[in-house]
Amino acid sequence: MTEATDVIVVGAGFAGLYAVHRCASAALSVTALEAAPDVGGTWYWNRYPGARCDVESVDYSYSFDEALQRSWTWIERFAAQPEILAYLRHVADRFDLRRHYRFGVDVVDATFDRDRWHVRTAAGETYAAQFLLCATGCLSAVNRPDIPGIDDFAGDAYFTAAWPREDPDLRGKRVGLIGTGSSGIQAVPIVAAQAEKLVVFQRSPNYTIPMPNRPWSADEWRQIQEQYPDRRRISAYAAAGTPHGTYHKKAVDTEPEERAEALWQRWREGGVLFAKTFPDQTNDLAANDIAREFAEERIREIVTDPVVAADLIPGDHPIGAKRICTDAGYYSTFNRANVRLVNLRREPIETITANGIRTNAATYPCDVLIFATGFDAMTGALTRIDPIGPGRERLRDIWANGPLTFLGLMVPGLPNLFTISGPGSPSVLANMVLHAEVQVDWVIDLVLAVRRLGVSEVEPRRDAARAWTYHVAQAAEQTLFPRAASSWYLGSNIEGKKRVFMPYIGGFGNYRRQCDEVARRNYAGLVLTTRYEPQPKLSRK
Ligand code: N01
Repeated sequence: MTEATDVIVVGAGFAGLYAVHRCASAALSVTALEAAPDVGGTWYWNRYPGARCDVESVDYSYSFDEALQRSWTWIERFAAQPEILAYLRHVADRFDLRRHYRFGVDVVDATFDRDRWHVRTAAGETYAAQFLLCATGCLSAVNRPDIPGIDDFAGDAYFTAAWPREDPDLRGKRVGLIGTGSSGIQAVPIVAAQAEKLVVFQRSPNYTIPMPNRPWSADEWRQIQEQYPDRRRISAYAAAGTPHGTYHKKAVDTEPEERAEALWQRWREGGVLFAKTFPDQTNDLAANDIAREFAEERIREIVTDPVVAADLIPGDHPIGAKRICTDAGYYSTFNRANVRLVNLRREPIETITANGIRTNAATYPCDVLIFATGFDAMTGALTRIDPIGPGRERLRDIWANGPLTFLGLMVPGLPNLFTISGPGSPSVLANMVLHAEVQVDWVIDLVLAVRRLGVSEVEPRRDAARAWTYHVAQAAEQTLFPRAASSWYLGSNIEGKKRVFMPYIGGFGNYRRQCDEVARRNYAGLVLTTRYEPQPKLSRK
């Protein structure tokens, strides 16, 4: 057992690094644990070919420190994984954050005993702290598909979410790629250009919008610098934490020609904003149909084989109700002679063999398999740790019928535990970086309030958590999102997981106001108490 600290932070992504910085700045002693050998979080692991963020670089970066903002020049409009990882390393260096971390440490369980959390690692070490801040990421628990024969494959197999540090050489190889979400869709054009042959195994098609990436010009960069304060001010309470809005009129109230012009403009600007071209697009099926049909026309224009085009068009969800993807030449890749699309709805995989993949219709020999099969999103990284509270309640049991949270940040029965970007918060529907700042600031302010009051524990009341969780569900019901046949937002990509729309869709700014309000009302909804006489004083490292 090492010395106890005030706080344990798990994770070294955007949220974890900021949490460690805030703890250190507030003179809270902190132990930070990270499974990877260095900082980066999702951007450490997801280094597959084509990995790139779908939020503009100038927004997808910390806003808390003006000097940090000025110290970094983003090269591209949509930053690729190496640039984001370099940025996070820069932040870790600048604020000397690595000294708080133990890297290569996999947290496997956590138990609250008396007045502190005891965290155990895969190597059997234990750490203790009064507060446990899980910044474990929404998309970090990798989904290994349960496909028969998966262990029999004799070639090289890679997961996009755990890509090797040294890029594998795919030249001259026959590659099979399973999974056509954001990761698979980004990887496909690059793999196709390298491999001798690429077979894409698609169970569900997704909508993807071309992302016309480019380096920022000197003029653009100057303008961004000038406008940064405004940009940040608008983003701080915006619906998605970025300065972008929707068209000024509803789709259903706009004439067809004007509608088409608005859609073309968004299509050319590229990226995820297409999913919110019109203000009614995410909650009115008639409006959604207009955008969906526009996107489907583009697919039919780009893909030369009409059968392949039809297979690439999803028929099972309103556009944007599943996370919309962004790409660099995905659809046109299927016009290449060395690329083949296999529709698993028509010919399901029977087994993976030593030499490739066998469906019920054909055998596809492969030298390499790439799994872009996603994550046990939002809850997986937390339930794999499965924290146990003082009443012996476990997180997995508390969440058996779907995540029960207060503000997506705290769980009844698990005092002093914080779930940054957890289910019940806007997280994946917002700019994750600003979202991490808001949540971490709220948590550290609460920790300091607990200290000031001289109590040892803080926990949400069950009725307050139920009310928040109900509010999260009600917000989702007013949209088209729960209508997707399957999506990781709903947890339905994971066998046995309760189908619940997990993120809070009420808007980032609105969420932030509610967090502010809880704090302003002396943390209404929380119980601050001392259950046991404190153990010997926690250290101040
Ligand atoms: O994961 P996914 P992802 N047999 O779950 C398929 C963020 N992200 O890593 O839909 C065959 O979307 C599965 O099929 P189905 C972003 O938020 C962002 O691609 O379950 N197929 C699906 O096609 C994104 O949404 C960026 O039927 C199987 C695919 O695998 C999130 O991460 C880039 C299967 C998984 O798609 C997750 O994206 C990358 C099986 N047994 C990721 N099991 C950007 O910022 C699963 N699949 C741009």
